[in-house]
Amino acid sequence: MPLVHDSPDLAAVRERLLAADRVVMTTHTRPDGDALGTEIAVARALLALGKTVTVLNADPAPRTLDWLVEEQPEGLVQTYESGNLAQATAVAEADVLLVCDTNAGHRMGDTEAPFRQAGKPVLLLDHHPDPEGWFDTACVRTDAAAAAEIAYDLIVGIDPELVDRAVATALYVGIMTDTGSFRYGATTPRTHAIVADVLERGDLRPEPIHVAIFDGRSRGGLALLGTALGTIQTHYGGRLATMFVTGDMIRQTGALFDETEGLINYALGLDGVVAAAIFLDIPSGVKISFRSKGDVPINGWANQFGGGGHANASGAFVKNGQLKRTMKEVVDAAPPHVTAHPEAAESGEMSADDLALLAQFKGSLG
Ligand SMILES: [Mn+2]
Repeated sequence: MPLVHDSPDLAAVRERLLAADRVVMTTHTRPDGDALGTEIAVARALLALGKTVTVLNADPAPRTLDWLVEEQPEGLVQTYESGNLAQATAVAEADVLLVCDTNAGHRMGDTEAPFRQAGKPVLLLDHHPDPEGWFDTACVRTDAAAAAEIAYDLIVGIDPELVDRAVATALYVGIMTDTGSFRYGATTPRTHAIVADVLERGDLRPEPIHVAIFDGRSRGGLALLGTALGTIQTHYGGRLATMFVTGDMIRQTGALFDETEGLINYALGLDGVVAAAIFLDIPSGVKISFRSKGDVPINGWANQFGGGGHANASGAFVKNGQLKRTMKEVVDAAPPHVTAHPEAAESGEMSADDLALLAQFKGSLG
């Protein structure tokens, strides 16, 4: 199989999974298409090999991905409940535990404790930078557009025949959603080559999958979009756009909570905007999502607020944060991130325009 991109760390994860009879998997809170797609693809491949597999997530699938979970064998994907005896038994009897699409305990939510306290080897399959050090065997590829790309290499490296319709659907969902339908910067020729192989092996039609995921907005969700568009403001010569959503906006429009997902792309879609941030005001604090276009890394910006993520897509949560103040702090901290890359300034690669812009920002912040 010429497409497989193998590596010693991936081979090590594969060997440990193949040696196991019982595997329990998890991912980050509020699992997205890549989280669920990666889990389900690996789970279905392991099931086909005769293993016992349980997926235990801190949160249920978003409404747009309910169909994917419903297509799985009964009980394969479960929402973790502390005190659920069957789930505790599954973890206690597991030979290995596998964490997908996240690399930090606190992002696992309620599954962190059972996974870390089980005394079992914990494997990691992920594409985020800076994994925590407690995983026993880790395969981390920050150049993968989606964790599902790594799952593809894991599975095809066992046997390409394992990519049946179920596995292919899960892989397609993971890769398609994490690349923003194959448009984000991390998308590579290899991403498309993998997807071509997955579509062919699974005999899949992409269109119904896109309809299921993207064309299911409720009337309330559409009303929320309208209201949220009205909050868009630009800063720093139009390079940064911000928008926000409050609990009142969600209640008044009748939108579902997960319909806040993807709103930020409208702010990023403004001509001239290179980075965008959306602020979600929830009772426990302010959740921030950062997105950027091209060579404008914003994970350092998210780090400043206790978060992190990818160069073009990151997030942070300001606990007990107040919406207005948090927005001001984030906007004030933006200049080094929304101008040219700071290293470019050191190496003299910044254009005269960039330098003038930076000077202007510094003035406006003083
Ligand atoms: Mn991912």
